[in-house]
Amino acid sequence: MTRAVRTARRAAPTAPANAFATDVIAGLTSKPKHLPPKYFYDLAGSALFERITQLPEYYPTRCELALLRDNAPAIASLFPPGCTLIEFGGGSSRKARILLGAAATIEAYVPVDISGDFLQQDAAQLRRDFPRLGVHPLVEDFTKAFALPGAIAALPRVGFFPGSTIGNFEPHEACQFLRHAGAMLGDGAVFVVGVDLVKDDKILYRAYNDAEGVTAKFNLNLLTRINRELGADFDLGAFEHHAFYNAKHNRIEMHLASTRRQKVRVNGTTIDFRAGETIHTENSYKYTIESFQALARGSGWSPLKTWSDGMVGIHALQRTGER
Ligand code: AVI
Repeated sequence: MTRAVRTARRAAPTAPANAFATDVIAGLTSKPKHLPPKYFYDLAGSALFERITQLPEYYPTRCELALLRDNAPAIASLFPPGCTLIEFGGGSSRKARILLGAAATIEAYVPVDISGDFLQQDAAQLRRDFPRLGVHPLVEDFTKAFALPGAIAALPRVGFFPGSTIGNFEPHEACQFLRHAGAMLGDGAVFVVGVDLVKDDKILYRAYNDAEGVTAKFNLNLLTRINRELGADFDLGAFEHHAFYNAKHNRIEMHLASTRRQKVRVNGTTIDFRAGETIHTENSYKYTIESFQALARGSGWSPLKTWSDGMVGIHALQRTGER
């Protein structure tokens, strides 16, 4: 994956230190400079993301939660009896709980997340709240192949990928991910995917340029992390948060812009910045209902039903297999 997606919302380091160093140096010595967004999510970054989800300007979390609550029985009616709900990136089961509450026939829940601590804490609470549910957390990078627990091998599978995280993949990566999830879930499986919608660009702009500056802190925290973990000497006062809607590509782009000409030492490598030069830190793709359905069709899934409030969409897909 070129611009790897966020793999954990509340993770400590998301990859071994050497992979972090390799990715950072590779990204900062490329033209244009870029960094993989999955590295946003150290402890401080995860806490900042949590604050983002509560900001008045950041509508996706609020809208998706409301849409799930309003339509949970209809969504759950598509699930086969006795199924396992497999959540990709289920660091917190907040959204899955809505489906678990609406579908008494779900027999097991498998949250897959790279952050083990949060998974285990959350699993213990889920077992108390849903005593008949089998809870089998898996500490894995859900973008790669992983083995499912033997206990659920015979059960039909339903996938769940909320939060518009699919928008942080490049479209070809989203397609690869949908194929990989399809191979894991099996023919006939249902997949529920939350996707942010193309909309008025002023609403999009505000969602990534909040008045309190939390998104700016979230973006700049990447440099703090590089300073701490790789002994770099980024001057945080010499970089600015830039986020804007790129209408040609239907995506919000986030960058860190150097306010002056400068040199930064990162892990023994000197990186030169021109004044105004940016590090591209994230893409957040927005889809129309139709463009996401087309992507799903091209990735081995057929759209079953979509719910939308005009801000975000929840797509129920069914695996048709490769044609
Ligand atoms: C996690 N992901 C769906 C968020 C998004 O909106 O693309 C990450 C984020 N970046 C800035 N604000 C939120």
